[in-house]
Amino acid sequence: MNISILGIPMDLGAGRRGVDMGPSALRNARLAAHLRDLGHNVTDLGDVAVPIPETLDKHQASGLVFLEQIQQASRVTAQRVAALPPDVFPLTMGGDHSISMGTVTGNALRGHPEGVRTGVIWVDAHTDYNTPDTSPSGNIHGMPVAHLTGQGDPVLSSLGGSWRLRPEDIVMIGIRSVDRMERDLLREAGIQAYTMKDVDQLGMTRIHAETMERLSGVERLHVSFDADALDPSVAPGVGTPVAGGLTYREGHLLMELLSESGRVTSMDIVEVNPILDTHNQTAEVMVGMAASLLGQRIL
Ligand code: NNH
Ligand code: MN
Ligand code: MN
Ligand code: MN
Repeated sequence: MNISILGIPMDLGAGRRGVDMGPSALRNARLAAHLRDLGHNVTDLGDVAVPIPETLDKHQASGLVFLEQIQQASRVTAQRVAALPPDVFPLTMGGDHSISMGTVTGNALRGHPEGVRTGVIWVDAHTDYNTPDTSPSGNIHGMPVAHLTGQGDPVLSSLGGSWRLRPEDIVMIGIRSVDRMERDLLREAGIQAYTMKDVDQLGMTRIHAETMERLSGVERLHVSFDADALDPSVAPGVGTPVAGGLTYREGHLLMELLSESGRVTSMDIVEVNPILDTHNQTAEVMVGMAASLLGQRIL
């Protein structure tokens, strides 16, 4: 497979600094070399330019933290991804989870300016379904799914023109932290979310099977993997750790089953924060997750 790696060193959407160094940490963990070892043809496209928060005025007219810069970076990200040939597998690296507004949109628009039906598997401790009105923090990394489905800020919710991500084409896995009003919005939208209780009770094999069934009608399938979906003992280098997350094997099993399905067409790795990490453990774990998604059976 032809894999294109693109970094989006953005931490404007998160509450603390450091995830802008995620792409460097993942490169340092030899992401490209690991994928080449699996037989892929890998090209590193470098990084999208994102401004540094210290150079900006945090408080903008919108009341949302760094809204204008995130709008701009999301537009550029969507354009860069949309311009990739349809036979390439884009592996996009954050940065905070706000990058996925641009990456998911760009993937849906690749080769089709009006956008194609795209499924999203959102692997995360959080549901990222706040709107600017419900967000307790004002941090845009807690809002990408709402914007992808057409809610919230009018610029961020129309990055793909009239294309929208359909709520029935979203499956969330690993959930254990949802804000009060965010929960009401999720229920209203009918988004399928597997909490950690579901992971414990049903197991990853069944969750994967149900996910594939639910997303059987989509043309493209994007995996957005927030490192904080994993348990903090496995992935300590994240800005908003929540106890009781996916084990190392649950994460790998999900990626292995998705790999076997042969249906995934793009992936994000987000929220890796090297400042909060120990010896780049979290980046190394996430490189392993990408390798499982893009690898073959061991035997
Ligand atoms: N729900 C919180 C918020 O909206 C936290 C979001 N943080 C994340 N999301 N890391 O994945 O601010
Ligand atoms: Mn290694
Ligand atoms: Mn997230
Ligand atoms: Mn998260």
